[in-house]
Amino acid sequence: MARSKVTVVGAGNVGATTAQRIAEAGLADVVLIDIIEGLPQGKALDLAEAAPVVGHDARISGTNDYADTAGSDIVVVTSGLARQPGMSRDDLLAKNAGIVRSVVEQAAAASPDAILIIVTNPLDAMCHVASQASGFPRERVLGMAGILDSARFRTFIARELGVSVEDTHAFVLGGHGDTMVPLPRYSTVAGVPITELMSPERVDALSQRTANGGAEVVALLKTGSAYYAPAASTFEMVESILLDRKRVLPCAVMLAGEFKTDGLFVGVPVVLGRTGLERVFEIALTDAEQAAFDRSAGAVRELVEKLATL
Ligand code: NAI
Ligand code: 2OP
Repeated sequence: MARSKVTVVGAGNVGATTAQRIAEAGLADVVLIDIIEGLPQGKALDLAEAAPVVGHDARISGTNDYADTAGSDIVVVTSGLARQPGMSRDDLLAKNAGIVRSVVEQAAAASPDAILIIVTNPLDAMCHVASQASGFPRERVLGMAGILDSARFRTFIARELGVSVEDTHAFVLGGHGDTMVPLPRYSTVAGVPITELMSPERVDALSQRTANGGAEVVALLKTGSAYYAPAASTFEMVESILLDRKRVLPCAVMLAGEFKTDGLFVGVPVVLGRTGLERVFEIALTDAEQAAFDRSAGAVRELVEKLATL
């Protein structure tokens, strides 16, 4: 059986690291594409030359031509500018909207049946751009952010309680921005909600650190933003789709009435399988949680409205 094919648009930090994870897991052949000549070819060659040592047979190629991406099962979009210190995700809006529109039009034309996974920021707004540029149904346009935000929350919870990250689960919903919604009630260690394991003050502190998680890394790196955890999170989506695992993962999807929201990409738990979004996994929210979710959705709506004026 032929291996699946995944195109990764943008051979920068997130894109190249995602390509490495997919290839080294032997999950799919990978095509790296970037606007810079030589960059995707060089990184692809370097990754291919690691294959004999790592021990996998996935093919990795680099290109500047969308013809080489034809027939992809999944297209991951990481092309765009990354945040610099002092720059908000929203500052990226206009520049990245133009980049995402152009790359999605070309990638969708080459792979009309592909599932799109958008990573470029500001994430939820870029999903709208990708949805319009591709014309794909909502099942095949997904955004990566919730897994990353939840992974950060899981990391902080596990460190606080001195337990394994493996036994620590968390849900962070809403837009990928300062208004994201960590849900402590649904965040657990071995099935026990963290609200029963630490004080409300500590829960709040960890939730705030999570919402600031991207900026915390940017402030340390100074020349770019996080990419190891973002690439691992993107890989988790690719794997659940290609292996039809039906993982329940927080992803940005176009809501159609779920979580009292309509016509907007926002992060919610979804079931991911071979056809992409298989269903939104609705969970009951308290009034306060729903209000926080609505605030976050409102911030996404503002950006989408701004997009229409660009
Ligand atoms: P990077 O700067 O390392 O890589 C971006 C790549 O995109 C560069 O190689 C650049 O040449 C390429 N590019 C620019 N315009 C292009 C075009 N028209 N066609 C093809 N390639 C093009 O940036 P990094 O760190 O990989 O981040 C990429 C994006 O992902 C940023 O917007 C960043 O904010 C976002 N991001 C989103 C996360 C999320 O949770 N959704 C997490 C981490 C990053
Ligand atoms: C992050 O959360 C920059 O959105 C990116 O790390």
